[in-house]
Amino acid sequence: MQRLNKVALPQLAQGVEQPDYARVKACGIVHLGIGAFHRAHQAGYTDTVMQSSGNLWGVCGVSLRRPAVRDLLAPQDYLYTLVTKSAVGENARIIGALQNILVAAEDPSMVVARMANADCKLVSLTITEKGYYHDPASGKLQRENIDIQHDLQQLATPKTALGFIVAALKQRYSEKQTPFTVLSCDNLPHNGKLLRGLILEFTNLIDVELATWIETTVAFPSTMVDRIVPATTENDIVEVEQLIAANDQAVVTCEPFSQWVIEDHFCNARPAWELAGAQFVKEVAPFENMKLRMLNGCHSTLAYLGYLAGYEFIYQVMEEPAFVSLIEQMMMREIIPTLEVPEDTDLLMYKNELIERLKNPSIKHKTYQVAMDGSQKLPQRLLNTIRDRIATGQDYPLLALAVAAWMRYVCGFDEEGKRIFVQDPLAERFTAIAEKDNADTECLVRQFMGITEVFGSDLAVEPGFIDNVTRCLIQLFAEGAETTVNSMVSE
Ligand code: CS2
Repeated sequence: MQRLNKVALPQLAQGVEQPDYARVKACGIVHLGIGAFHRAHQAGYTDTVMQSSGNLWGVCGVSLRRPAVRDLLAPQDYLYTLVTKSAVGENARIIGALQNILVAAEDPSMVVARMANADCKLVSLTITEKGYYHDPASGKLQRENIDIQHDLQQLATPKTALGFIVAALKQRYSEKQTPFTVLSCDNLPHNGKLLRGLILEFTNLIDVELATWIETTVAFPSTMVDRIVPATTENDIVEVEQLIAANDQAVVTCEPFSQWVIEDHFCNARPAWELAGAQFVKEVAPFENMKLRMLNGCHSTLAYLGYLAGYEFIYQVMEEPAFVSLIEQMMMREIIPTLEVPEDTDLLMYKNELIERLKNPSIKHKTYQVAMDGSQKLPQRLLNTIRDRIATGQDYPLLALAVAAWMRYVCGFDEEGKRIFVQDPLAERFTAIAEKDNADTECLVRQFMGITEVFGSDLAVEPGFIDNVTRCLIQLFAEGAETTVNSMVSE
């Protein structure tokens, strides 16, 4: 079968949407972290804008470490299929927004040069939570981290996204050029503000004058991004051949739903993403909190409890009525009351739609995938909600269960005693705690809560919180996840 590339475009199956603009090399955007999420989300919006307004906004993708995505896409002229899947069917569309991919680890100075070039108006990021090198509870830079230390000392050849941004801005400053906008698209609260704080902290350690320029001229809008995008499987590659009549090794599958809310604050030109449905607003925080606490909070809850109960995929967990009730009750009683309603949004409709999205059986999203990097996710998904509940004197039994499920999971063995390979930057600390304190659950909970990067210094001394989580964890160990969930949801 012919590989998908520009030569194959005219021969694709009928009805497959494809770029009708000339794909000349013009990259207004450099995107750091060219994983499946970016390709299913922002690149799709950019492609729609390019279809309607010409080719001003191509994306130059950057893989920070590994060449795998570049190696799949280069033989395809950076073309790939975006397949949206729902219970009623599938839609395939070829995305042409991506023009090139650079692998930073192979040639860091080339990436800095690309970002420093005046053609680049915008640098966007999907590098996942841990790519920010911050302490998730306080938002402060991990100054002692070995990669950060490297970048502070050798800024011309950086390793981290922070280092690349500062190195490129430094060059633009010295050449008296307009800076690019820095657009974080990761699931972090106040992601733009957080990134700005980290960039300023980093820059102040090496060049105070540059830091002042960044502070006064560079825009870091916050965004809320949403689309469920599971990792691509071999089966997706087989299926897409039937759909498009070409072989696409870099296909991305996702749900039809997509949302992008962006703070309208840029310091250089930007694509008219509103043409593709993005919402530009003054204040992103209410949208962010809704999404992080409802969608991502429920997602992590389903991932830990579902994995422990033996389910491979999120939609399978959602086939169990008790788990559906669990997240529904958690949202209605414990999460929604903490939220400010975002403009033009009905939270009950959002909740109902979310439940349907999570049930989508054609989205094969692994509980294991969502369970990854929990130490970086818990604060914004569960703990900040709990803080708000505590502050207003309200209970949070289901959120406490979710936190206990995370602890149970990161102990590193499942309900049959089989080892779980826990993927998390703090995995070694979890193992040390689990091996030392496994005889006494209360002690185990205190040790986990002593991880201040996750729990801050407030929650670990909150007696009600410790009691609630300990009770749930004891029950999870004694009865397992399925029985515990059944006992905690009401009819
Ligand atoms: C998921 C998210 O993997 C995870 O942690 O919760 O990637 C989720 O699918 C997206 O945020 C949906 O927008």
